[in-house]
Amino acid sequence: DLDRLLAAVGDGLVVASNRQPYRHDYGDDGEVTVDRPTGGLTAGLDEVMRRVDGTWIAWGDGEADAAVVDGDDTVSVPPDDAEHSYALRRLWLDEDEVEGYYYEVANQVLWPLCHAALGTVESCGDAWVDYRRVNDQFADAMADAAADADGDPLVWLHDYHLALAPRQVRERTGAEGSGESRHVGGPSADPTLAHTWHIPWPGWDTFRACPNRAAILDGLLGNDLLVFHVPRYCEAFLRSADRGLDGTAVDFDAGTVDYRGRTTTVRAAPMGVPVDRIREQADSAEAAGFRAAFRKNRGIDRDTRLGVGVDRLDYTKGIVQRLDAIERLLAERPAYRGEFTFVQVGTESRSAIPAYADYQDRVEAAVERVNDRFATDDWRPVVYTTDYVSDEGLAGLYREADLGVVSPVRDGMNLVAQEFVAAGGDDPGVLVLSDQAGVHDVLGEHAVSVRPHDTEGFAAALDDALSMSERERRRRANALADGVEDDDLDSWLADVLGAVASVASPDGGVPTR
Ligand code: ADQ
Repeated sequence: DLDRLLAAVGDGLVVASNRQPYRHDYGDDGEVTVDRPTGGLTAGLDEVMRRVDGTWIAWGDGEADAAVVDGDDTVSVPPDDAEHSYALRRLWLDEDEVEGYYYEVANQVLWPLCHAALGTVESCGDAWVDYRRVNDQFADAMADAAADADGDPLVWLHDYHLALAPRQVRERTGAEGSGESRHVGGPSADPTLAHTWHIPWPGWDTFRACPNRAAILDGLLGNDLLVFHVPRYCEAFLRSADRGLDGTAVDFDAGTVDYRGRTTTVRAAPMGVPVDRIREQADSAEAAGFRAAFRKNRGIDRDTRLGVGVDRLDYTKGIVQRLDAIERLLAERPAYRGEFTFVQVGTESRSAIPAYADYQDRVEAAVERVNDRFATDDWRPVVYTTDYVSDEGLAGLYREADLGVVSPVRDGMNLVAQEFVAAGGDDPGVLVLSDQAGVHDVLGEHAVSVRPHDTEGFAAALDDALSMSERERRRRANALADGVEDDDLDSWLADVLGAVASVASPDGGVPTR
């Protein structure tokens, strides 16, 4: 199914995201080093792009002197696989643009707003100019790539960094406002625009605090298709479109918004993970080696039971609440002392933003507090590391763990929960999962659910998970494994491209435009 859909899209696929799939660092001596993608969205989309000859547009965030890369906007990637190459077009942003677009509007307004963290939203007047300007640059590149495409162009935008760009593309392709395209640049000038929003869409009562809410909605309604992870976010978006912008006609049952002569269809497609690849990684000799070495190097006894958490160090991920619950568990159930160790892998993220630097400090302080309170000469309750861990190492840790603990206070989907399930082997662990993550809407029934701020309940859930009968544990793990397998990364891609096809040609089938 995916192959058929990809064949229909063919060379007309243009992907636009803030993050690039390959990062090029240009040394003074002319040497170029290329970093490979790690996990998550970019790796998944990279696999799709290898199967079509399209264009990927992203911020060129490598180490580069403008003089060195001047004129060199587009490179062919992947570097080691010419047979499956596609074009990566980099946008070179200056420091002020990065500050305003990325650090301020994207990550200090839209990110906290969409995660309902209003107290963390910063006011940033001038930064909107940078956000608009960078979106403009993306729109220029998208319109160019669409005009150059051989087939029917499909532009697939990603995330909250690019909220204004869909409208800006319409302005460039002459299809603005009239409801019909004027095709200034030839028959393929008015592309199909699909946009996946990877984070939550908040309730109207939260979204209405957005300083530029009308512009954000107007921008997103330039899309033909807008995709969220779960129906909750679709409903919330439709409500925002209804209340936050004049001139919209919202059909809540059909999931559509008519506005400025165009219909935007709003759909849910929960993102999945590459289950087969993760399983292979967990089965690998490298993973087995990593597990053994990790226990040895971190002083974790062979018989000690393990819990694991893997997160970017982001205040939405609920790491502090998780550590509070572990402390409560050890305080109230002394039998776990010496018998259970929690491993937290934290990846530094957006550290230039004060709220993130503070959060890193709070996580470290919580780790120290729990360890100071309970550690003995030969046992530490929490092992915390910010070291780089390879995909195989991560899969090995997941497989080694008795518990996977995913406890965000708010999360669009969360891929770690699914990776943990996919990596489970013959003796799978228990997934402890926050009901505030999008993935809970899909897998929550078979996980042990927690509400991250309910420390008492969270501690009790950890106890339940650790003392669960083998039969119950296997029953849940099998149901979870079936769920992540059925809705894996390929199935998500097919869902999105299928939705694109039905929007581009409403009678179903492949796009005919
Ligand atoms: P994120 O907030 O980044 O993604 P998540 O879905 O958990 O959150 O994905 C993180 C990815 O990074 C996972 O694939 C994980 O394995 C990887 N990762 C994290 N720490 C790592 C480490 N130390 N070493 C190696 N890999 C590591 C946003 C949204 C989510 C949504 C995704 C996809 O916030 O809600 O699920 O996009 O849509």
